[in-house]
Amino acid sequence: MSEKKRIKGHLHIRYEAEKRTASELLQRSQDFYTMMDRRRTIREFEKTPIDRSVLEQIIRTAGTAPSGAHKQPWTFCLISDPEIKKKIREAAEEEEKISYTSRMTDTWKNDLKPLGTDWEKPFLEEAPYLIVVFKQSYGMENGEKVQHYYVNESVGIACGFLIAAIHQAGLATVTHTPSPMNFLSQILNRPSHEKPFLLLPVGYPKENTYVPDIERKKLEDFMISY
Ligand code: IYR
Repeated sequence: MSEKKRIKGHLHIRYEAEKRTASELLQRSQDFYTMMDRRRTIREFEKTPIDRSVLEQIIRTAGTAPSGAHKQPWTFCLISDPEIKKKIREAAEEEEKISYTSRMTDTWKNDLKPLGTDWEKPFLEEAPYLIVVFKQSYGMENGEKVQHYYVNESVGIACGFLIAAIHQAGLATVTHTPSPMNFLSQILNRPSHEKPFLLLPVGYPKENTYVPDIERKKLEDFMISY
């Protein structure tokens, strides 16, 4: 049992920090960077099944994200049912077809050309799992509204953790952003205080898949020291 203490009337537990030397800090931060830098957005997946417990563990990791006033304003829908995946694909493609033909600007479509995306989303059926992340504008506890804070920031951070956990496990994903996404609330029967945030297929990357030959910005181009 960790040591407990009341601070300003509220119970706190002692934080057991891992002690690291200066050289361990450098080594660990380099190793983590190398691991994360290998992540790529993948749009083709193997149909190979994956244990649900792996996905549960990944989502558990996403749930360790910090959130405004620790309200944890997120819901993660984990979908493997082929019927539901089919419905999601059909609805997403319907919206995407309109987006690619009339909603997106020419500049936007030009910016996407190197990525080779289009309205067709076969990955929504091929990947063994879909994760649909919902943000909760407010919470509901015993029929009472609960105020949530910094919802976009909180859910965005949790999605970052989720993507890192997917990659670290050895799986792959794409942050698919069909727009508008209301169809996800209907198909998944979510209440009105939950809004769709992100849709991620998860699976093994297809063998012999190719990713765009693009580069990341160099540190000096996105970090300023003061
Ligand atoms: N939502 C569309 C288009 C799209 C938009 C951006 I910004 C991307 O980085 C990639 C795709 C789609 O998912 O295809």
